[in-house]
Amino acid sequence: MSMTVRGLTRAATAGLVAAAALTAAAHSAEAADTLGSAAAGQGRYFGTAVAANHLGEADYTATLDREFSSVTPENEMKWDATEPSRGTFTFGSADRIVDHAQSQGMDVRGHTLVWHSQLPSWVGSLGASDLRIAMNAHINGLMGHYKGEIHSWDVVNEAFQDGGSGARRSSPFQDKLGNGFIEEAFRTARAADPAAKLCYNDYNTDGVNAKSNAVYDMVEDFKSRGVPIDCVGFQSHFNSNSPVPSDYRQNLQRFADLGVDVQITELDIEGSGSAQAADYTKVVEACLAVSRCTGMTVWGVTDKYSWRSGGTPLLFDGNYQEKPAHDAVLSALGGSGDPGDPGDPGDPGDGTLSCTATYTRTADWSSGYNGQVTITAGDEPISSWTTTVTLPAQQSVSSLWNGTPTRSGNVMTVRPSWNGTLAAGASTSFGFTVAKNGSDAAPAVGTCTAS
Ligand code: G2I
Repeated sequence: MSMTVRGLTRAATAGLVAAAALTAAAHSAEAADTLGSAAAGQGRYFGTAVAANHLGEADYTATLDREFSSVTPENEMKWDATEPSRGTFTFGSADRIVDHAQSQGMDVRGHTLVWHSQLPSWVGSLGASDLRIAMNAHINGLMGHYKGEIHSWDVVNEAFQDGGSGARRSSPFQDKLGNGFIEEAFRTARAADPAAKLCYNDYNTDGVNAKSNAVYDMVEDFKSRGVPIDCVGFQSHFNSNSPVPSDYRQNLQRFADLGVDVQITELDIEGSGSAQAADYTKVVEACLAVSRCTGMTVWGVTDKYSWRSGGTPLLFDGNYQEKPAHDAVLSALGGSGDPGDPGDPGDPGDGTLSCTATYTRTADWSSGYNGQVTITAGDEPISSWTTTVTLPAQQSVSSLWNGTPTRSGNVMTVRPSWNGTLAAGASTSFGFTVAKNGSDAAPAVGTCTAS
């Protein structure tokens, strides 16, 4: 979809948004066994970044819909996606995400209006007065389109430099319009959608440091002069070089004490296992300890689509299985897992991967038969399995399906083809056709090994 929009609002009405809010309330009344419902029990949202091109993937969407109460388009609302050439707005991908979120009663965070990155080249080539007009037109075009549908907007993103100086980052806006561009963007944004919370969002501002001090000074100045700002977003991208700061809670609190909400907006923590889980716990506990910390967003649903490829920084692994970090977050939010969901705190799974293999003959004729082996995961999810089928000496296998055989004499070792991943207690099976060659004896199925 492509259209020129100035002040054209989506068909969504106040009634539609009210209906979405009702659905969200209904979600929160359910047992707190998901991140969204547990967070709702604490008066917070729990969101994720979403990419429109994954919404067609059943497991992605099922996990999103089950666990999260807020979404942030990961790239689809950025300037290059929404106004690739001046005055021509393209909302197709962002609309898909917003429509999906509303159909599930989820809230939407808007990300982001004014940022130095993912900026189409035409913006950088404008002179100062034209750039000011274009910046305000962009804010009006986006916020007008989604008016009344976005709970919080990242109005300005990453305007401060890293490092010790606390200076503003060079960008077309900073370089041509000066410090005042941030204030102007917030004033334009307030007028464009008075219902949206207006946030300043940045990274490496999670602890008390020169950069967060500079943002703090700006927010303090805005509040003292009545510049409209409602919230500060702390991206919270952590890894071993940039760990969860020990003064994270204190930093959130000092901003809250300025009279703004704080939100954790792009949380991810590289790592795995209990160490990663403990770091996630610190973040959730810090937010819950600050009454104006209104919600948390993780920067993606599954490790396999994280921008930090290989960093496994999220709560669900590449097979959408809950990681220890997920269970730690759920527990820190006061939730509890489903019985029979062995990754969850308090449930019976002890981390030992296991499976069983059982054989049946499914068809029989004078010269041959079909056999089937059913593989069932134990009380933990597994991502692969191996078993053996030993045939009586005369017999031979002519074909095998839904498995990958390796033959050695009359022993076949069978591994998955497409069907390695099994949820706890779930089953799959492979089948094979055997030529009897005079022997009607049954094959022997060996032990199943899971990984
Ligand atoms: O870099 C992590 C985040 C830091 N804070 C602002 C966020 O907006 C930012 O998100 C990331 C997205 O997660 C990435 O998906 O922003 C990146 C760009 O700055 C996004 O990466 C881009 C790739 O660089 C492009 O090549 C690609 O076409 O994603 C695009 C869409 O898949």
